[in-house]
Amino acid sequence: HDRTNQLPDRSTIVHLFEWKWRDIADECERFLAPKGFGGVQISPTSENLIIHLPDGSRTWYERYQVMSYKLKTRSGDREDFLNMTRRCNQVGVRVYADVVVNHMTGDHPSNIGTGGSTADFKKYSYPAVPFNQSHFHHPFCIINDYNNAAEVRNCQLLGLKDLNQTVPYVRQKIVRFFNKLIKLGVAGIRVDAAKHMWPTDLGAIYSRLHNLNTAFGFRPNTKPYIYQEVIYYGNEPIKPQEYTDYGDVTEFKVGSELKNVFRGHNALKWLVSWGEAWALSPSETALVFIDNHDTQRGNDVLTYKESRAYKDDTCGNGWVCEHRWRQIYQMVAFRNAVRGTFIQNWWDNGNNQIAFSRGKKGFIVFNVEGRDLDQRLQTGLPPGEYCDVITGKKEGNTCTGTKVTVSNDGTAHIRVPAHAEDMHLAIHVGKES
Ligand code: LM2
Ligand code: CA
Repeated sequence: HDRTNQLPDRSTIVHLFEWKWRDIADECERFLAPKGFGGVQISPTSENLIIHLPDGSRTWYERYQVMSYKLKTRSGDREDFLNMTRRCNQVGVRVYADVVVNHMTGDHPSNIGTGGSTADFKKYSYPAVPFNQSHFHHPFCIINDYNNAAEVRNCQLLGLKDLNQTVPYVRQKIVRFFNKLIKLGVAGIRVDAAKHMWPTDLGAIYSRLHNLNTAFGFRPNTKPYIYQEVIYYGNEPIKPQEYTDYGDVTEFKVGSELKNVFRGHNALKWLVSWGEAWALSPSETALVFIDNHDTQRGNDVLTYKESRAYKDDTCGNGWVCEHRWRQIYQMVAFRNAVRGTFIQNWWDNGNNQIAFSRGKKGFIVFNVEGRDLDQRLQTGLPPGEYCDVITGKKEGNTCTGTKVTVSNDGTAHIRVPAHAEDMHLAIHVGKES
């Protein structure tokens, strides 16, 4: 059983950024569970400061300015939250809560929270918790120098009032908040801004967490899955390894390195050594992702904005739902199908065409060469007719995508044209055509 607390045959968590709890519950039932998603990461659950922009609109980032640990936000209230965890767990989709406990709010002209709480920012007073000035790093400083570990942990991030997690009372409030989420059915926690807190303080907090609530289908004595947001690109004194005794750590270098590869700044063939040889964290302690709500606002990673082609099955109303793209959700199923296997049958053309199998379960090819790929390749798969999950899908008995015939010796004739709608092709057992 793996440490993320997903069902044994599932392995992918989707971040449904800013979604309402009721909508997430619906999505668990109608899409995530049927497609094999293992979990969903949700936006912060705790009451936040209401921030209006000059044009009167609200902004997503108000959710990172905490007013109290009441479960009342634009995503819903406690009842909606419980409805979500009950319905998602019921269909085997786990819920991971983003928690903001490094800081409370910044200074702001208005002081009303989404749950009606108020605060006196000048006095560092948040009566709804309650917190007062003695619970913060005060007098305050602002983080400027990321080469100074103490400054990164004890000063304010973006002017957000910095809680002092070494104070027993503060620890206790955070422990109670986490345990409330556990009681209400979460499977794990994303620790926002973990880099800005002392690892030993976090360790002390995690050690007091309850086991997962068996009423939601978790096995007895199961610990919550903890993944800590530590942004690290290899050149700062604060290292992910300081945190891995206590939980997993986000691996930001994955998105940045893959961007180099797929934008043509590094040949695909080098991916043969992908992993620790690239100075990435070991799989055992890494939470891996391509982009997140922060990095996708910059240009250092690949995002939906440069998807190769128009994608179907998406959402309306300005919402981009990458998890509903055929090329994404069918790779979630691919990942489930190849679980427990290793990379085998590596092939490359010496440059930007590569292929490999995952044991005897799945096979994938990428062509970003600008020239057609037309090759007989060893797929590692049992003989049969397979349906490519990238160019199409299996609908009833028909395959709407490219069909691939694997012969008795495991080889197949593979074609990925230079300027095809998709740069890749993937087949796996369970999706024979
Ligand atoms: C995170 N991880 O460590 C979140 O993933 C990230 O989205 C959060 O920043 C950040 N840490 C704090 O939790 C976002 C957003 C910031 C925004 C903060 C607070 O990226 O731009 O800062 O939330 O809402 C905003 C203003 C900033 C201002 C600050 C305080 O953009 O200019 O700083 O509020 O008022 C004076
Ligand atoms: Ca801090």
